[in-house]
Order: sequence, then C-alpha cells, then structure tokens
Amino acid sequence: MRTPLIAGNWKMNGSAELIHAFGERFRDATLPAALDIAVIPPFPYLHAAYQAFQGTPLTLGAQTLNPLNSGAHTGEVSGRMLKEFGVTYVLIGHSERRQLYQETDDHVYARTLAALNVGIVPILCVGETLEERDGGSTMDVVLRQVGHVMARLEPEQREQVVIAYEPVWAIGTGRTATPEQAQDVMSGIRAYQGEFDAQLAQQLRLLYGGSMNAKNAAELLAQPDIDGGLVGGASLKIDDFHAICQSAG
Ligand code: G2H
Repeated sequence: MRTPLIAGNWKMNGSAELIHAFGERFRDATLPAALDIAVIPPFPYLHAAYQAFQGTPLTLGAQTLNPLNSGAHTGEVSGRMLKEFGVTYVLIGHSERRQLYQETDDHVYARTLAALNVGIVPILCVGETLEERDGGSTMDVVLRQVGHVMARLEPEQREQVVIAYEPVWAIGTGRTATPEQAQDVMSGIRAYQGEFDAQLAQQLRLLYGGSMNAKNAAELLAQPDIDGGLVGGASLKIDDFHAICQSAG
C-alpha cells in the first residue's frame, strides 16, 4: 500500500559524468514495478540531472533549501528555485546539517513548511547520537524531532512528508543499525503518528538511512515499518544503487 522510496544522497560528492552515467544506466534498467527512486546530488548538478533523467524512472532531490523565496542571502537556494529545476524531494534536517551547520528543530520546521509551500516533498531526517542511544533516550530524541515538525503541520501537509530515520552513529561509519534496531524505532515513529491520526500513520513513508548498502538492504527493507532507504556512500556506485533499488521490490 505504501510505495517504497529509495533516495540516493550524494552529499558533497559526484560529478557531471556520474549524473550522465546514472541516466544511461537507469534508462532501461530492470526495476520493481512499484518503486520511487530519487537521486539527490549537489545543487550545481541539478540542471544536468533534470535533463539526463528524462525518460528514466529517476526523480530529483535537493539536499537542503532556504525557507525564504528570495533576498539578500548569499550562498542560499530557495524552494521556488528548486521547483524550477524539477526537484521532487528535498532533505530537511539531515544530521550533518544539524551538527555541522547548527540547524535546530525550528530551522527544520521552517524548511519543511517552505518545501510544502512550493510543492516539494520534504524528507524529514531524524536520529539519535551514540551518547543518546547509550543513555536510553533514543525514542525521546527521535519523537521530539518528529513532533516538533509534524505536530505543527495541518493534516493535509503531514500527508506529504516522508520521514527518514538515520541513527547518527550509523552514518558513513559502516556500522548499520540491525534490522531489529531500525524496526523498533520506526514502529515507534508510526505508533506516535497513529496516536493522533491512524490513517496518516498507515500512509506515512518511513526510510532507513545509515550505511545501507547492496548487502544489507534486503534485510532492512523487509522490516514491516521500513518503506525505503536514504542511501549515502552506496548511492555513488551505480551497480550498488541499482541492486538496492531491486531489493525494494
Ligand atoms: C546517512 C546516509 C545517507 P551513509 O547520511 O543520508 O549516508 O549511507 O553513507 O551512511
């Protein structure tokens, strides 16, 4: 009932050459019938990707956006601009943005709203640090991050949001959450949504992120509350990303 989504977060990696290689490879690729796929490259590659992905199942995502439409904000990019380049998804509150660029829950809410206002699907990223997990506060942290955004949105806005659970200790470390650890937290997120909207909880797409790769994807994606993946390092390798997409069938 929930269409799986595999999203490749290239972070500050990739090249124009890789964009074209993805377009060629996915043009005739064998893929599950019901699957959404997004490639999320750095801003400068969006236009080339928009062209290279025509006629392929690949859709486009951006890694962040500024909540304003325009103005004197050197270095920033607005949702309205992303929309012009055919962007379907945008990552909001990735832990690297929270940690390295001091994005707070308030910033994350403002960016989510800005994405919704221009018709881009926000992928709201949440997750606990190792200290928080070891201290037993995983669910408190994750539900605070989810609630700070979701509880303030209108019901029709909430329906548009995708949530990615990315334990910070599993990001780029090669240390993946076990399928059971991921499922535990993700069923908790769905149950939290279910407390105030049972139908939304059933529709809500939940992605797992954190060292997902071609070897571990199938087991993670087989969990009942995992509807897809937010893939970092492995999304830069075409064969691995294709294999992860095939695991989502
Ligand atoms: C988590 C993930 C993609 P990686 O950041 O967002 O990256 O798969 O490299 O851990």
